[in-house]
Amino acid sequence: MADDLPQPKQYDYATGGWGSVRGMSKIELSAKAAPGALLTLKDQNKPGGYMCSSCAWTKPEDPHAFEFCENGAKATLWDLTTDRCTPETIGRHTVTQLREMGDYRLEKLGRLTEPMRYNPATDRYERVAWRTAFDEIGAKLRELDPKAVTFYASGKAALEPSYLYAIFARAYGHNNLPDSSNMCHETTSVGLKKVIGSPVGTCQMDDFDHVDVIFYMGQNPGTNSPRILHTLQKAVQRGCKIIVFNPLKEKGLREFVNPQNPVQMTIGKPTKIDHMYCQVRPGGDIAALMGVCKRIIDLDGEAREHGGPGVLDRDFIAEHTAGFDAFIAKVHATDWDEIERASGLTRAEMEAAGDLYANAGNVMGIYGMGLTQHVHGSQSIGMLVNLLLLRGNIGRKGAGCSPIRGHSNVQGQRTVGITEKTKLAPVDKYRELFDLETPEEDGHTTVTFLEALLDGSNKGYIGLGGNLAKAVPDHERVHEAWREMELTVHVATKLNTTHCMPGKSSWILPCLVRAEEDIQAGGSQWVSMEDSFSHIYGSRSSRTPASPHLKSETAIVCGLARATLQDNHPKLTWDDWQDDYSRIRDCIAATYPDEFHDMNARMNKPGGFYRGNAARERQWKTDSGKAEFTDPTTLNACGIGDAEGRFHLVTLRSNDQFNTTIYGHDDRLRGLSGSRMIVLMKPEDMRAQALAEGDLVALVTDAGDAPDGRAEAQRRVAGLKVVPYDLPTGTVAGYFPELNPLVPLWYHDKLSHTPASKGIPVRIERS
Ligand SMILES: Nc1nc2c(c(=O)[nH]1)N[C@H]1C(S)=C(S)[C@@H](COP(=O)(O)OP(=O)(O)OC[C@H]3O[C@@H](n4cnc5c(=O)[nH]c(N)nc54)[C@H](O)[C@@H]3O)O[C@H]1N2
Ligand SMILES: Nc1nc2c(c(=O)[nH]1)N[C@H]1C(S)=C(S)[C@@H](COP(=O)(O)OP(=O)(O)OC[C@H]3O[C@@H](n4cnc5c(=O)[nH]c(N)nc54)[C@H](O)[C@@H]3O)O[C@H]1N2
Ligand SMILES: [Mo]
Repeated sequence: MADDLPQPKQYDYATGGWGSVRGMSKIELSAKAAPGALLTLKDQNKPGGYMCSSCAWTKPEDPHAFEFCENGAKATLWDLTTDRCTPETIGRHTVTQLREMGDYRLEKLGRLTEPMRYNPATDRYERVAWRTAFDEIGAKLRELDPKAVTFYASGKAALEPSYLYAIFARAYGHNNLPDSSNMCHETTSVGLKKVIGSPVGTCQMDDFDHVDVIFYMGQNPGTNSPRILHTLQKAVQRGCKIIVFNPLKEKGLREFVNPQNPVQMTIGKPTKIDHMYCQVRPGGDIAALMGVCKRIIDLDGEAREHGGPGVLDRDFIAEHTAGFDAFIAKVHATDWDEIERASGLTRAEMEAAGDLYANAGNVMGIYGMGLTQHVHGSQSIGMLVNLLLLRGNIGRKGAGCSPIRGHSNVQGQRTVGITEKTKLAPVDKYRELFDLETPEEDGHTTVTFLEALLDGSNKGYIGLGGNLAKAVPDHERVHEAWREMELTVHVATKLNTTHCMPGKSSWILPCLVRAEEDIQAGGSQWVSMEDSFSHIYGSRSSRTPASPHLKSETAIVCGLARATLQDNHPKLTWDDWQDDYSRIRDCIAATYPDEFHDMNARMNKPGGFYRGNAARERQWKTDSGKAEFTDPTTLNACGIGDAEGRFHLVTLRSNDQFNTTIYGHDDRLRGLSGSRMIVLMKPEDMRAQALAEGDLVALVTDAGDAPDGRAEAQRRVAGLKVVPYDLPTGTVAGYFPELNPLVPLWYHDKLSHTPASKGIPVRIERS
């Protein structure tokens, strides 16, 4: 009987509103934010100020009085804590003890203040002078085969240090430049590029003033990019209809109270965001979009039978696309039963979405990790583009495809050369400007780096930010291998678990955060970054750094490069670059003149400068020279199908975390609190498994042997509390990174190697 079922958890208030103000105050207290930290926030994301280190949403030309959100504020207050993690603090514990503490407690130790070197004899990190650290790391790097070393970047470092880091790697001798993007939107960089020729989104802010319908797929703005909600609210108030595809009823996509609007804050009547909410199953987006397309094509057929022009934009299709006939044949050949089964939606829902599309002037597709982190994620992106192409919804005002990027400069790092793919590196310009010959073979993605780690061939690692060992799949195997490396170096702001898995020689190099002043020989420095809309902005702060011993990421990259390369490359002028970053920007402009000309002059204009996008202009840089319809080879993006007793696991971010940085143990917007060791289940599924709320279970990966036939050890996470939640049948959900041990390293997007952190096949056992 339905009323026997446990009540699913939910949050009873809208996103934003007073809840977000309380969320910020709580973090201010728990992070022990420094005096004036709140005041510092007024400069966040403003021309002349510093850019938020949280998400990559655009910084508008005409910012609000407070152009930040609950989570941007949390990120900054977390950075500006008064706690300090000095060599003395760290020295009180062995590294083995620190490793057991977990990231929440490690980050709570506070900001790193001085460089440290690992002493294997005492199993402790100890203070070291910068000069010594650089010289010793340089000497170690020279001993190692460059091809056996990987330089990771985690998407936060600005364009200046990123550009230099990529040059450093190539001058040293490898293209092993994976980035957090390899676990995130690499599916976009490869999959979107394949079909429209652009690896980034085509939309701009003013498109939101003209869009009629948005397909909003697999992205959770309330938690991960709350400033988008202002834009969505405005669009909805203008009459735009948002159709959400998501297995979870995410609060931010249901209703929103603008915390910056005094009237709405007082009256408290929220804006409803979604027009339709399609609770698709994990990976069901390919089928769902197939259903929507099927409806549109049927409507087109009907309209043409009645002598009308039809629903499809045939001129656009003829002039600008390839593969239309094969795609249409596929749509006709796919029946509704299969579509309903694979999507978890009803035919009526998909037809209603198709009707909205067919009747809309301008349509936009917006997406996030719910599409990219699947074994067939590239095909989901291909399907979204198929839908948009049917009515020419790319390359005109109010329409387009908009991936929402994660880290604040992750898109920019790729733009200025941090890429493992040689064809994307500006090798001719490196030769012309710096007499630099670069290695010819492609370097490691995150997945191939980990494979090399596991087979013992990768011996050295430099991390420009990040907590890579925690962010990746298959923790148990990876963590064992990690400590076998000869060299590990971490450029970081706070201590984390990856730092506590030192290689044989290991250093931590502490750096400034975005909200601190960066003073070099040439004075106070600007840096710059690129947002999801391909706009580039300057960023500078006047706040005193957490410790006088900190260096900027740019200075650290220059220091490492100088010590490693010595005088071998006279045109790589590390000292000059470090003294005055405008010289680095001149090099960026010379390397990418079409996009970055006059960078120094243009980056501080309100709204930054736009580096352009060919697909937006309907120039398709694809193999065929056209935008490509693709016909999917599967209807569900999960790599492994259904079976008796098998669930599909979605790993999620809470409202109280930034990736592996855990601010607290609540997830307000989902109505959850107190613990992150939970598994969300549909009440009916709980009953079928004879489970009650609060029962402790283990999740066990149910993926069979590795594709190469190798039998594998069991992947299991125990001690998870069952929580009833509104989910599609056969779906379970829980938190990243706690559940990362369940993801097999080989379970990744076929085209781009992005780990499939959504739709992981698991079984449930009592623990
Ligand atoms: N506060 C905060 N902000 C962040 C981050 C953070 O951790 N905390 N991380 C930053 C980073 S690096 C990134 S990449 C972004 C990530 O931001 P998002 O792209 O929003 O990523 P996720 O939180 O992983 O969740 C994606 C959404 O996809 C849904 N989903 C899961 N599986 C499927 C599926 O098969 N189909 C569909 N349609 N939906 C699905 C989930 O329910 C969830 O709502 O956020 C950035 N901003
Ligand atoms: N299961 C599962 N796994 C996932 C995901 C998922 O959804 N599910 N998401 C994936 C995604 S989208 C991403 S982007 C990755 C994230 O992977 P990473 O980018 O590697 O991880 P973060 O947690 O963002 O890194 C946090 C650390 O960065 C350092 N740091 C913070 N700020 C700065 C700074 O300004 N400079 C420097 N140098 N260091 C800094 C601090 O030491 C902090 O501990 O995880 C991926 N892993
Ligand atoms: Mo990300």
